[in-house]
Amino acid sequence: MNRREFLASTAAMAAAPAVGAVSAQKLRLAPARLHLVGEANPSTEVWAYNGAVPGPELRFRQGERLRIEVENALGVDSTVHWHGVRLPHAMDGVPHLTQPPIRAHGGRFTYEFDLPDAGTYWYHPHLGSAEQVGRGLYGALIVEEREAPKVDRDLAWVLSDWRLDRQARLAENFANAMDASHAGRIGNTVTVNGAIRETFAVRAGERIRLRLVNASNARIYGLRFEGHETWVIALDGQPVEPHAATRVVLGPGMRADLILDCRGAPGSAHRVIDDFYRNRAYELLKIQYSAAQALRERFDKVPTLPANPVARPDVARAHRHRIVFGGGAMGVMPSQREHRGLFWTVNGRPLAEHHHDHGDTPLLTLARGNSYVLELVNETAWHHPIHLHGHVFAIVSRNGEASARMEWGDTVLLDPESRAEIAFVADNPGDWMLHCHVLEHQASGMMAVLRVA
Ligand SMILES: [Cu+2]
Repeated sequence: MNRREFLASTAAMAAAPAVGAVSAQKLRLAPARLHLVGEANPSTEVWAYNGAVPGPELRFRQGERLRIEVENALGVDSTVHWHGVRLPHAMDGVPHLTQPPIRAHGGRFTYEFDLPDAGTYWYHPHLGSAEQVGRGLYGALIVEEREAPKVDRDLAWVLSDWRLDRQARLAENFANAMDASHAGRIGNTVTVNGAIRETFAVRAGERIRLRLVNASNARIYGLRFEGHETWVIALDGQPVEPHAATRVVLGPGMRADLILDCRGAPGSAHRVIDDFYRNRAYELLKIQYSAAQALRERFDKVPTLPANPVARPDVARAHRHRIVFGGGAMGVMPSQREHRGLFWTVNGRPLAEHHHDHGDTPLLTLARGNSYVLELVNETAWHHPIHLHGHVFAIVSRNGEASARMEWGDTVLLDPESRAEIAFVADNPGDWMLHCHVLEHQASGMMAVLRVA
């Protein structure tokens, strides 16, 4: 089955508006059956937060305190990780490192922490992630600026992909050796907010703040909005100098906030193309203009978002470390006699998710309050979105070339055989994961612990 076949048999659907803001702060994990590929096609058994994929869109205001009670009604243990949020270590949701797992069959845990930064974040399990995220456990966490820029609509597209058979059943071979040692589990069906979409309905003259979240296990997106200028105003939730992008590239875990000014004519339609993978371009959906006359003829200047209170690293005086990512197919993999099922290494060593005491052996210990530059070196033939917990970093350079503009993030996409330097102040005490967000890579060795003490 491919996406086209489903599209051919599915009546045109308007992209659903984002799930409304949730004030009742409970998340319940349980299996659910959802129509990912249209009401006319079989439904899919998924794992969901509050019965929906993506889970409820959580919206807060910058500076507010998040408090969410989690109940795990699945048959497996889980946790919730709040991707990109600078929070206290005990709330980070990494099993055995920051908390015990939330037990299967009714375990509970309450997450409670302040939200220091505005931006687009997301939540997902950090236990058995390749399977749990792959089955549908994720949702957007949006922290609005105290004074948000004026737009007509502010909404998220949570992008994910699925490996489905012709009856729309999920392939159950999560984290298999083939996926784990290559590009990860890339699905055959791409959904926007939990369903295949034919169109996204807009009105001429609208200004939309579009928050893109890549919740896929492994798929990288390269989105082109035909007929539109897309302005990037934030990456990984952190404001960036507004700039026009002809193609928005998002690795797993990454986010981008766009300003989409609807300058098309009433009644017109424009494709959004994902052409990240060579020769595998497809149409994600069409931006469909209603017949209504334009809301406005002229648009205000694209807004610059206020900076978040992230400490600025002193790059010139920073302590420097080199972290080398190795292994994978066509690379030097760990010995399968010693490290069965582990295909990737960080500084020569694989780390297994089930290695419960990995916090005892941090890759690096960083002195609290100091600035660090980490040179991240990808010696493999594969892409790796490298994610650091508990901190936000500046991307200083790529392949030895200084970044064109100040760019902050929590995840940096490393191309095959490439490197990047990230800089940050180690100001959040605790043991923090540094790992690849291709979840099959994470599960098969590509993670490490950085200690801030
Ligand atoms: Cu990877």
